[in-house]
Amino acid sequence: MIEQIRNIKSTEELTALHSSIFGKNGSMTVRLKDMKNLDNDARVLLNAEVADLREAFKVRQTQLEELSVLSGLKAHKLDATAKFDTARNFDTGKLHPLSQALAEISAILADMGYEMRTGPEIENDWHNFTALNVPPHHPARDMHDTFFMESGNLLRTHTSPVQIRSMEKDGVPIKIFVPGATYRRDMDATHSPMFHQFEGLNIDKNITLADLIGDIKEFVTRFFGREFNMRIRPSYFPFTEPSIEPDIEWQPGKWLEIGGAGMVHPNVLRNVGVDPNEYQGFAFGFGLDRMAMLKYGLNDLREFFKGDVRWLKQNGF
Ligand code: FA5
Repeated sequence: MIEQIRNIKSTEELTALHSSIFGKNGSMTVRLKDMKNLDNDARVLLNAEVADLREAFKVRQTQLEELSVLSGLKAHKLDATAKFDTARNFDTGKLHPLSQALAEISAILADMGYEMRTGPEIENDWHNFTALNVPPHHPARDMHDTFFMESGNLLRTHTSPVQIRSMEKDGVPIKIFVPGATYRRDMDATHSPMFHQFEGLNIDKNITLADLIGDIKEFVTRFFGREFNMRIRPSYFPFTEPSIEPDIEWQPGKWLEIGGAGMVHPNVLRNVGVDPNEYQGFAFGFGLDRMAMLKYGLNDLREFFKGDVRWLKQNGF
């Protein structure tokens, strides 16, 4: 009997055997009921047998409990050599193309000496327009189809307000870039109501238009990994004078505007308490999404924002 107990493999079986011996009509229970009819020696022997059985049950019970804890641990052991994709069907994450483009742009501009700054997406009129030399009722406000809020605030239409915020906070000289989301009432294959820009601002005592063009050229060459023919067209922005729009010859005979730029207007510098006779510099504002489309060969900007995992699998990194 003791041998049988020692060989039992599960607590369920052990419990079953225990009740077949010590249960209501168990073999030992029956014998114990008859104890009064036994002589003294037989009683002593029976008691010893009971004690041995109880001990054997107790020992096996403890052993089985320990075994079950151990096998649980084994089952949940971490196999550091297992490959995730084969062990289970895990999907690996990918970087959204815009995140990838932003990371590349940030690395290049940081390397060119620009420090990164950010600003709020909900802006006030002063930072988004007035301080940038776009007074109320100025026709240039129509160039930005603005989302206004009931409070009078607005969703920033460009990253240029961060020029103002940064100079108000840190003064000049300053050399920064500002990536971020921007908003306009626009919607087609190359315009999205939410898009991204990155701004550059470089103000010091001896900054010229040639520095601006040089930096744009260097940036474009490094971002796209090759040189392009570049065309500098005169343009108009209220916050720069002169203003330019750089185009790159994307394919032979095909020119593409990549953003706006210019020498910061003296009124903008005055609005942040800087003397334009002492300090001057340039600013530029490029469309991040457009540049990512070009670089990665995508043709509809709206795909960036649909959150379609199949598209991301195809175009992510
Ligand atoms: C501006 O927003 C100026 N703040 C740029 C600037 C900064 C000029 C500093 C001078 C000095 P513009 O409206 O042209 O300029 O927009 C700049 C770029 O943002 C465009 O060339 C385009 O690439 C991108 N862009 C504009 N609207 C959208 C849109 N709805 N969807 C996607 N990209 C857009």
